[in-house]
Amino acid sequence: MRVRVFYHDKCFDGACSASLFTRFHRECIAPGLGVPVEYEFHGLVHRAGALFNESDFTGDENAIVDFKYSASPQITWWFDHHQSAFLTPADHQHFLACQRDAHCSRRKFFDPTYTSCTSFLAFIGETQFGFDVKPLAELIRWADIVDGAKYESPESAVEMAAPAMKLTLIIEATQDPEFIPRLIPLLTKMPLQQVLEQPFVACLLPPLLEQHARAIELIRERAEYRDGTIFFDISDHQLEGFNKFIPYYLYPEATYSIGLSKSSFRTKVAVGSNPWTRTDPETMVNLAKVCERYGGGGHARVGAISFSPERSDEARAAAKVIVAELREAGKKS
Ligand SMILES: [Mn+2]
Repeated sequence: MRVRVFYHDKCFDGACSASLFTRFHRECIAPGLGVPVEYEFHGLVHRAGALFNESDFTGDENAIVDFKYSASPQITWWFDHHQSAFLTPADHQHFLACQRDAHCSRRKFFDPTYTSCTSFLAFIGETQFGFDVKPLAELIRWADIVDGAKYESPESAVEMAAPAMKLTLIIEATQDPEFIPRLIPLLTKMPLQQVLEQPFVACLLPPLLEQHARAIELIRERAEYRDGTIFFDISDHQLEGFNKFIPYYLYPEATYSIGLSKSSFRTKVAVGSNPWTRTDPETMVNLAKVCERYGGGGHARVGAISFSPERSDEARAAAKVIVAELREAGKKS
């Protein structure tokens, strides 16, 4: 029989969840089925419009991990921890109805209090199915650190010494649809350092580390720090994504950072705050509200505003106003 595992693509927790689910299914479920089981992997991405192609749900069993709920009758397993797990109220109702069913409630699981889907899956597997998660402690711990951005310090977030950090860099950057499906089975089979040493993985790292080092140098060159706020404009460079902790690595005393950057499809104003700041949280500015004024959004501690590429002047003007506002707040505190 074929089990298809659908997971959050280009995401460390997504890949770890797929791997952990597969090992769980192989050890705790498959032996009871009495037939040989094969596993296949399929990545899912957030996009406008329909998230799922029903025609992809071709397994005898189809599992979704670390991704939104689907009410499709083809989906036989689901695990998620995202606050926004249900696309529609109808999907939520469908899940709640399933929870009242003795069989279904042993197949679909949701808990938004978990930091990673990997640690949630491990908990359910261990407590409800007797799954032995002891050999997977390293994987579970790192899924929580990476998905929850719970790094000890700006150094550990930016210097990326740990194998899990290097794997995250590769997973988030890959454009090869074969890569993550090839990686998934290894994540619960060997230590992360050994996964990283596999030739098909190791060869991808050097160019990404170089790009990361260039981003650090560019931001170092451009960053202006004053009154608790860092501002940098790198919108004259095409930099598709950079590590968002770099500003606080350069200026650990900063409370906020505003970055103006450009990719092929947008000019972005990233408005963030230092996760390691000693500033009193009570006095901090709500960044979601700041971003909402310009049509952006996010959380209280980190937000962003996107402008279409031809509106980069407006992006620059908005960034200027926000920087002035946060520096003013910084002078008072
Ligand atoms: Mn996750």
